Amino acid sequence: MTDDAVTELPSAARLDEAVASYRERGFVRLGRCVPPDLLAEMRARVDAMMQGELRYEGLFFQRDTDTGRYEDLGYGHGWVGPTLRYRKLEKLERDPVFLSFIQAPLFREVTRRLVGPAVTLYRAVVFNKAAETGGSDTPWHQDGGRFWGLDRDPGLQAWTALDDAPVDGGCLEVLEGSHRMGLATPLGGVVPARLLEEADAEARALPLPAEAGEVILLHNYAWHRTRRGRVGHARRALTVCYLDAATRCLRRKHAPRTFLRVF
Ligand SMILES: O=C(O)CCC(=O)C(=O)O
Repeated sequence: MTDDAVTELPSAARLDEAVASYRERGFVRLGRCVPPDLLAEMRARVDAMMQGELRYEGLFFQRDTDTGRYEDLGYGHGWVGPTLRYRKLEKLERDPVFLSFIQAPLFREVTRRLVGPAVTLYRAVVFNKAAETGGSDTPWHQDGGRFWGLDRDPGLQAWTALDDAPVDGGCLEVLEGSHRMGLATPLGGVVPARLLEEADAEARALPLPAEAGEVILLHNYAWHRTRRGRVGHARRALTVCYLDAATRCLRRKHAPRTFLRVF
């Protein structure tokens, strides 16, 4: 794979426009940026990792629930055998194809504008909604707060559809402008039901259906969720969170994390 694997690098003017829209709305759609052969390669690698055919030290797995309910998810079990029914795979940067994608010129240009000149990686995760079951719901949440254990808020997430993610098939949904309200709780993560009601989130949810290869930039504070996918259609999506390279890990129980420098 070469540096121009993400082929559609928008013009500087288009990127500036996208950045302004992201700041205003908390998200922006960059359109289809990933060529089909690269998408196919990434999907095949994700499946091979789940099946245990492609292994990397330290890869993180979370098996999905059998009920489709977020509340029923198990934690700390890791890889539990070959199945396509994992919900989450993390540390995708260990795979050279994913690492090259994370470091594509498109993301260099975006992070230069939104994060700064020196950039590290907080996480590169695939969220999977398995074809066999449609996967599970991920409730309204924010990606920041004490839960993330950082000395400053994370910078930016780039969400890439590896499969089509239609309205009734697990697309990203956002509450436009919610990033401007800051953190819903100091801990971050799932937004409490009372605040969802106050914000009328159900009625204001904005679905962002995406075709495979589309990239959406998402502010970490933007309230967002995904619902179950369609049975018979896998819905895999890659989400990459970039940090200002000055960001430090605050955790005390274990040795503080260090973050991979990507730009
Ligand atoms: O794609 C998904 O199912 C969830 C994505 C998400 O919540 C995230 O990127 O933070």
